[in-house]
Amino acid sequence: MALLSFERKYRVRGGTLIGGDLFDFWIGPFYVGFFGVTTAFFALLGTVLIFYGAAIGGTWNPFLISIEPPELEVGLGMAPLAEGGLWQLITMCATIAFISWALREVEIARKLGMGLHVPFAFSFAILAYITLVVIRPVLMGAWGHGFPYGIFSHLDWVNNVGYAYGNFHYNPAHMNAITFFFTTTLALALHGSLILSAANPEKGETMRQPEHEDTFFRDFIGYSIGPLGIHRLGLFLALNAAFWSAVCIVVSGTVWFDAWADWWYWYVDLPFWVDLEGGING
Ligand code: UQ2
Repeated sequence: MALLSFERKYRVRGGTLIGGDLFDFWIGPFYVGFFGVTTAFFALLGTVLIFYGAAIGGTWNPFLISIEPPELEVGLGMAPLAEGGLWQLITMCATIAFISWALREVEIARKLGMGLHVPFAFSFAILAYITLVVIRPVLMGAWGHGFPYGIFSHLDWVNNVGYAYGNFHYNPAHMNAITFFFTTTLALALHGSLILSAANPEKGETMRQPEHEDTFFRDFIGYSIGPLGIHRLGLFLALNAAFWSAVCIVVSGTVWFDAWADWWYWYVDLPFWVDLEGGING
């Protein structure tokens, strides 16, 4: 279908969550909607504030520009602009812009009579961000626990917070997150390569069908998850990667305060062998 007739068919009114027909139109290829307006407004405002913070920050080296959160002493209060207040405003702008973007996805999906899988998936990314800069700082009692907005500075933050708990790789939720990230890349590599092997033949060769894809994996490992199943698996893996990332950081400093390696003493301390002669306690 040519793009213009395609658009006539699918550019339908309604499905909005708020504002009725008010912003129910397109600008060029883009649907606007109430949440398109709020996304654009808060993304722009946040970006302007970042540039303002960079301008008073003493460097234009893109790697070194950093918008720092308030000092820990500020607690959960508001800070002066140049002392973390910008970070607080930028965090609010980012949060509202991200949530608006998700709600715009909801409106578009509703217009088209589609499932809400895309905004549902995006909400996991939003959750991970909000966990870092809102939920965990609030639980720990200071905005200063949020991460700074800078290329090198946020890497330093991750490094320092990791070592504050000994070796973060012993964090069991972090182990889950990493395993899901790696398995996501495995699934996408399998899926992408399988699809291209069937659907992108050499010049003059004929395209193969989904049955060939199934058969490849049945011949190979005795099992095919199927062309729909692989996408369910991919979504499951990716959502779990984001979810366990949020869990592994939110529990650090709220329910667990020591080195993560020491968490594993629950195993050593099991009643079966805790008092055994020659054991760690005996
Ligand atoms: C598959 C299938 C696809 C695929 C892939 C598989 C026809 C086009 C990649 C194979 C996937 C399997 C067996 C699951 C692997 C499990 C993990 C945890 C990575 O069967 O159906 O659709 O793309």
